[in-house]
Amino acid sequence: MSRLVYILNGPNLNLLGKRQPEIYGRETLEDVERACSEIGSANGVQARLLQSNHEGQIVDWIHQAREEAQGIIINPAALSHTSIAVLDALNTFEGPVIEVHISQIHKREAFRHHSYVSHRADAVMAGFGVNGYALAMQHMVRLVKE
Ligand code: CA2
Repeated sequence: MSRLVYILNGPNLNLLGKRQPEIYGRETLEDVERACSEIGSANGVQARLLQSNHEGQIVDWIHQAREEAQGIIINPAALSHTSIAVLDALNTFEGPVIEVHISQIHKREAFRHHSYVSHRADAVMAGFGVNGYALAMQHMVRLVKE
Protein backbone atom coordinates (compact mmCIF):
# COMPACT_ATOMS: atom_id res chain seq x y z
CA MET A 1 0.00 0.00 0.00
CA SER A 2 1.35 3.46 -0.87
CA ARG A 3 1.87 5.87 2.00
CA LEU A 4 1.46 9.65 2.07
CA VAL A 5 3.22 12.21 4.27
CA TYR A 6 2.16 15.85 4.47
CA ILE A 7 4.93 18.44 4.87
CA LEU A 8 3.14 21.53 6.17
CA ASN A 9 4.72 24.97 6.32
CA GLY A 10 3.40 28.06 8.05
CA PRO A 11 3.59 31.82 7.56
CA ASN A 12 6.39 33.46 5.58
CA LEU A 13 8.10 30.20 4.64
CA ASN A 14 7.19 30.94 1.00
CA LEU A 15 10.14 33.38 1.27
CA LEU A 16 12.59 30.60 2.10
CA GLY A 17 15.78 31.01 0.05
CA LYS A 18 14.68 34.47 -1.06
CA ARG A 19 15.13 36.58 2.14
CA GLN A 20 17.28 36.40 5.31
CA PRO A 21 19.70 33.72 3.99
CA GLU A 22 21.94 34.34 7.04
CA ILE A 23 19.22 32.74 9.22
CA TYR A 24 17.32 30.40 6.90
CA GLY A 25 19.83 29.58 4.14
CA ARG A 26 19.55 29.78 0.35
CA GLU A 27 17.47 26.70 -0.42
CA THR A 28 13.80 27.10 -1.29
CA LEU A 29 10.69 25.09 -0.41
CA GLU A 30 10.92 23.59 -3.91
CA ASP A 31 14.38 22.24 -2.96
CA VAL A 32 12.89 20.85 0.27
CA GLU A 33 10.07 19.17 -1.65
CA ARG A 34 12.54 17.60 -4.11
CA ALA A 35 14.79 16.26 -1.33
CA CYS A 36 11.87 14.81 0.66
CA SER A 37 10.24 13.31 -2.45
CA GLU A 38 13.50 11.56 -3.35
CA ILE A 39 13.74 10.02 0.11
CA GLY A 40 10.08 9.09 0.02
CA SER A 41 10.01 7.55 -3.46
CA ALA A 42 13.01 5.36 -2.64
CA ASN A 43 10.87 3.95 0.17
CA GLY A 44 7.39 3.81 -1.37
CA VAL A 45 6.23 6.94 0.45
CA GLN A 46 4.77 10.00 -1.27
CA ALA A 47 5.58 13.49 0.08
CA ARG A 48 3.13 16.38 -0.36
CA LEU A 49 4.55 19.79 0.58
CA LEU A 50 2.10 22.61 1.34
CA GLN A 51 2.63 26.18 2.57
CA SER A 52 0.19 28.80 3.79
CA ASN A 53 0.36 32.17 5.49
CA HIS A 54 -3.05 31.51 7.07
CA GLU A 55 -3.63 29.63 10.33
CA GLY A 56 -7.07 28.32 9.29
CA GLN A 57 -5.64 26.83 6.10
CA ILE A 58 -3.02 24.93 8.13
CA VAL A 59 -5.82 23.64 10.40
CA ASP A 60 -7.85 22.56 7.34
CA TRP A 61 -4.87 20.71 5.87
CA ILE A 62 -4.34 18.88 9.16
CA HIS A 63 -8.00 17.79 9.02
CA GLN A 64 -7.47 16.66 5.41
CA ALA A 65 -4.38 14.73 6.53
CA ARG A 66 -6.64 12.79 8.94
CA GLU A 67 -8.41 11.39 5.87
CA GLU A 68 -5.48 10.58 3.62
CA ALA A 69 -2.03 10.89 5.20
CA GLN A 70 -0.16 8.52 7.48
CA GLY A 71 2.26 11.15 8.87
CA ILE A 72 2.76 14.89 9.20
CA ILE A 73 6.01 16.84 9.12
CA ILE A 74 5.27 20.42 10.11
CA ASN A 75 7.19 23.66 10.34
CA PRO A 76 4.47 25.85 11.83
CA ALA A 77 6.82 28.89 11.69
CA ALA A 78 5.52 31.67 13.99
CA LEU A 79 2.32 29.68 14.64
CA SER A 80 4.50 27.34 16.73
CA HIS A 81 4.66 30.01 19.39
CA THR A 82 1.06 31.24 19.24
CA SER A 83 -1.39 28.68 17.92
CA ILE A 84 -3.45 26.48 20.19
CA ALA A 85 -5.69 25.92 17.12
CA VAL A 86 -2.85 24.17 15.27
CA LEU A 87 -2.04 22.14 18.41
CA ASP A 88 -5.70 21.14 18.82
CA ALA A 89 -5.88 20.08 15.15
CA LEU A 90 -2.70 18.01 15.46
CA ASN A 91 -4.14 16.34 18.55
CA THR A 92 -6.91 14.93 16.32
CA PHE A 93 -4.38 13.34 13.96
CA GLU A 94 -3.56 9.75 14.84
CA GLY A 95 -0.27 9.21 12.99
CA PRO A 96 3.24 10.39 13.75
CA VAL A 97 3.98 14.13 13.81
CA ILE A 98 7.49 15.58 13.43
CA GLU A 99 8.05 19.30 14.07
CA VAL A 100 10.84 20.99 12.10
CA HIS A 101 12.51 24.34 12.70
CA ILE A 102 15.20 25.43 10.30
CA SER A 103 16.88 27.62 12.92
CA GLN A 104 17.88 26.60 16.44
CA ILE A 105 14.94 28.31 18.14
CA HIS A 106 16.42 27.84 21.64
CA LYS A 107 19.42 30.00 20.68
CA ARG A 108 17.17 32.82 19.51
CA GLU A 109 14.77 35.24 21.23
CA ALA A 110 12.98 33.93 24.35
CA PHE A 111 9.57 34.13 22.62
CA ARG A 112 10.72 31.40 20.19
CA HIS A 113 11.71 28.97 22.96
CA HIS A 114 8.20 27.67 23.57
CA SER A 115 6.25 25.80 20.90
CA TYR A 116 2.64 24.70 21.42
CA VAL A 117 3.15 22.16 18.63
CA SER A 118 5.93 20.47 20.63
CA HIS A 119 3.24 19.36 23.13
CA ARG A 120 2.02 16.99 20.38
CA ALA A 121 5.09 16.34 18.24
CA ASP A 122 6.66 12.89 18.49
CA ALA A 123 10.04 14.36 17.47
CA VAL A 124 11.43 17.86 17.04
CA MET A 125 14.24 19.07 14.76
CA ALA A 126 15.81 22.50 15.29
CA GLY A 127 18.97 24.04 13.90
CA PHE A 128 19.71 21.58 11.08
CA GLY A 129 18.89 24.19 8.44
CA VAL A 130 16.64 22.98 5.62
CA ASN A 131 18.34 19.58 5.93
CA GLY A 132 16.11 19.14 8.99
CA TYR A 133 13.20 18.37 6.65
CA ALA A 134 15.15 15.58 4.91
CA LEU A 135 16.29 14.15 8.25
CA ALA A 136 12.69 14.26 9.46
CA MET A 137 11.54 12.55 6.24
CA GLN A 138 14.10 9.76 6.71
CA HIS A 139 12.73 9.09 10.17
CA MET A 140 9.10 9.48 9.05
CA VAL A 141 9.55 6.86 6.33
CA ARG A 142 10.46 4.36 9.06
CA LEU A 143 7.52 5.38 11.25
CA VAL A 144 4.83 5.12 8.55
CA LYS A 145 6.09 1.73 7.35
CA GLU A 146 5.98 0.20 10.84
O1 CA2 B 1 13.39 28.19 12.30
C1 CA2 B 1 12.26 28.00 11.83
O2 CA2 B 1 12.04 27.17 10.95
C2 CA2 B 1 11.09 28.86 12.30
O3 CA2 B 1 9.93 28.03 12.39
C3 CA2 B 1 10.89 29.91 11.23
C4 CA2 B 1 9.83 30.96 11.59
C5 CA2 B 1 10.05 31.52 12.97
O4 CA2 B 1 8.98 32.38 13.34
C6 CA2 B 1 10.20 30.43 14.02
O5 CA2 B 1 10.46 31.02 15.27
C7 CA2 B 1 11.32 29.49 13.66
C8 CA2 B 1 9.86 32.09 10.57
C9 CA2 B 1 9.61 31.67 9.18
C10 CA2 B 1 9.93 32.80 8.27
O6 CA2 B 1 10.55 32.27 7.14
C11 CA2 B 1 11.30 33.09 6.37
C12 CA2 B 1 12.14 32.50 5.47
C13 CA2 B 1 12.94 33.24 4.70
C14 CA2 B 1 12.90 34.62 4.76
C15 CA2 B 1 12.04 35.23 5.65
C16 CA2 B 1 11.22 34.46 6.46
